[in-house]
Amino acid sequence: MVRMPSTDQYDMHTPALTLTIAGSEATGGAGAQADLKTFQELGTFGIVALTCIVAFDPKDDWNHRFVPVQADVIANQLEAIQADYAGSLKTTKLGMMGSPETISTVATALRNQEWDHVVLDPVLICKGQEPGHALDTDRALKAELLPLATFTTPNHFESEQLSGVTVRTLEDLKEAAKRIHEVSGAAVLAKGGMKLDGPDALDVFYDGETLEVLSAPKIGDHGVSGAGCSLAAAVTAELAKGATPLEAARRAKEFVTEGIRQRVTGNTPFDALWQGGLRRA
Ligand code: PXL
Repeated sequence: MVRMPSTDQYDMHTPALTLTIAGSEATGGAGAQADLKTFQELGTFGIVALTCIVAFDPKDDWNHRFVPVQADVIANQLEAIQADYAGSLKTTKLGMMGSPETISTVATALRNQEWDHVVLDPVLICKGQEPGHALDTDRALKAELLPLATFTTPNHFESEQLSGVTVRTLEDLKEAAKRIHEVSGAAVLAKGGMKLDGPDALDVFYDGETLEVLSAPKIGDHGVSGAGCSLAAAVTAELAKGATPLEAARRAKEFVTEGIRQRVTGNTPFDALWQGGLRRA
């Protein structure tokens, strides 16, 4: 007969809670799927409120087919999550929103409680969305979500949009990070990725006091799907576990670098990051 141990023999350690408010990307490379896998890999309890569903179209050069989740359904998900974990959920990550209406719904729910960390991955334009629509989304994101962020992770394009700086060099990226910090008050991890020349993938961290360039050799010559989502999710997980913003940025860079090294190949023109990269590093 198998005897069950009494409950006091279990390790009752409770993991830190991390919520992602993000879109589904069906192939599992990016979006909420990447966030959840990252949370699990880094030892936090992952929670998702879905904002939209993206399905790439193999008949149309893998362009994005985008369907928003209805505003009341987004509000209901957040109501359930915030009621369930009232008092213990203090860390969230914001990924793809996709529309101004979604941004307002999410901003309203975020204001219902106090947060220790709001990590904004300012996903701006998604291929397959109308540019007019995307411009509205950009404006709403800057007006409603950026002020709530404690940490933000713009890529090259998003850094230019949020700062107004044209980014061609590392010095430009530093200037953009500083300006984004000035307007938001958030810690900024501005990603040069594959967009800056040279052998290394450079990111700039700036929090108003410390400016640090994070560097890792570029791997291959293409961006990898899910790298941005996984980086922001890794920052989120590390912050929830108690890391400082700079420590969180450094660990997230390591996580993503190893994930890119061990990427997963399919038939899309971009590979997907593997969140288990550090297991075999
Ligand atoms: O990588 C940005 C991104 C975020 N969220 C969703 C996406 C994508 C890109 O494909 O589909 C849902």
